Amino acid sequence: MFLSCKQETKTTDTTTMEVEKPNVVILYLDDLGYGDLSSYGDLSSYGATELQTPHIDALAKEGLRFTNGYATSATCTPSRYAILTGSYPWRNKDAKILPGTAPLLISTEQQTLPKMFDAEGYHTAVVGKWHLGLGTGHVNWNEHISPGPNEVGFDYSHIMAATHDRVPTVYIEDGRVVGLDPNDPIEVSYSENFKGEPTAISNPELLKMKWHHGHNNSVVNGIPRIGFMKGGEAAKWKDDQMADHFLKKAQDYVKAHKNEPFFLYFGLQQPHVPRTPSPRFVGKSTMGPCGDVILEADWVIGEFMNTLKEEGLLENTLVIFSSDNGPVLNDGYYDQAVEKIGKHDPNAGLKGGKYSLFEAGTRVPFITYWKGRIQPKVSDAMVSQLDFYGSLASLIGAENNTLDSKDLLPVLLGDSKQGREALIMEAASRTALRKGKWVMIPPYNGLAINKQVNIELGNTSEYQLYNLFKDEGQKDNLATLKPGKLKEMIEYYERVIGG
Ligand code: NG6
Ligand code: CA
Repeated sequence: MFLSCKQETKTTDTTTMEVEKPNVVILYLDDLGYGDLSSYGDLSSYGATELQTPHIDALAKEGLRFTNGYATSATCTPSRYAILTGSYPWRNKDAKILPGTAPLLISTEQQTLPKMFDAEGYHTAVVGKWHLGLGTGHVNWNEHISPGPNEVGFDYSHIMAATHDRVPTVYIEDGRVVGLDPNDPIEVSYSENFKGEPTAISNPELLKMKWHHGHNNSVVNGIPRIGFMKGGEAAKWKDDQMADHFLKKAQDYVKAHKNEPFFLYFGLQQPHVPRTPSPRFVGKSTMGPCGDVILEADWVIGEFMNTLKEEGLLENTLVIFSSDNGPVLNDGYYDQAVEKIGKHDPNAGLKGGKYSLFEAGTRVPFITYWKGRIQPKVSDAMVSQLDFYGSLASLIGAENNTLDSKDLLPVLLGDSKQGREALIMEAASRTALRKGKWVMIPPYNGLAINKQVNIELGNTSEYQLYNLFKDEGQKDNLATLKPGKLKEMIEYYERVIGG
């Protein structure tokens, strides 16, 4: 069997059997596209020609690299909700991009992935991006903020509340704002500014980064944000130190808990906007900040993996690497992402991107790595982050009592290629079906293209049907040519969505 654990279980015949309790780490990037890694670029004729990501590539090359791995959604909050609950996010109408003041999206009564680990004797932690709401709707940021990650199963949390383009721009550890001066209390609002406080509109001279769309409320560190914030000066994060900050927290966590089984969910902030690499990474790519932060994230992963190695944990830790949704270049700031893209194709030829029902919205880099257990391979099996819950339950001998999560453990470990038969994808509450090689997108009203971000969203007045095996770029709509297949797909889709 695998490297053992420290726990023992009695079997029915009263002999003692060792139960495997490997550590589990989820490394989760924000807006990283299918083509953003050099290890994915070489799978197609596109992608990552402008970026070298050796540390993540090492996971991919020594682990299992999925070519049909999906986030459930084309935006962050719903994808994260699905991982932690094992439920399709479209079942919860509130699972959409949340403001920094949104209440906790996951009910404290709900079964969650960290609760499952907890019940099996694991220590559990979240470090990095949360974006699943906090409190019950009226958070006092100067007191203990609850409920939050600690109330849905995490023993330890060190997070940013929402995104780094949203206020409050402070770290929160176990429900308390880190470094808060009680004489300078924090106030946050998403509806109106606080009297006399500067905004990007009233005080453009404060800006070190310019906004393109949205992002014109409070200004923190010269960066205009979404939402208004007052006070909390001493607690405000330094954007260009965020990568180092979260890395250190994740490393410290591993070192502190190496002698017990642990589950760490590490949400990195790159390459989401605002792209603010540490000075060490400025100019390291040819792509401006957008490329620099991917190189920075790659370095973070390398450092984190070194810690696992130094602590002697590599053979006893399953590492899962993925991204919460597909790529976007201009997501609201002038940061030269479009101008400096060069030959790089973050989509690797897939259509759409972040916010889109087309493939690039949800098909993301997806890697599993476990030294000595997972053999280096490429897998074409269809897998979804929705299935982490069921698969990890199976790994540690826990029950999978979720609505939608499947046990794909053999697939995630490379012992089987039998992935999902079908998957519902979601983008801004619109849904589509992938089943086998086929994708069916129902008709939707709404813009065909989000012009601000320049992404095709997947909305048309007609049904769309694509054969991904022949047409990965979703260029030929076969809905009229294949009425039988279309009907079958619609019926299947309606059964899942309706049920
Ligand atoms: C959008 C923001 C975008 C980004 C996104 C959330 C505007 C105009 N755009 O509303 O910049 O913050 O929300 O991204 O405000 S996600 O990856 O967390 O889902
Ligand atoms: Ca995201």
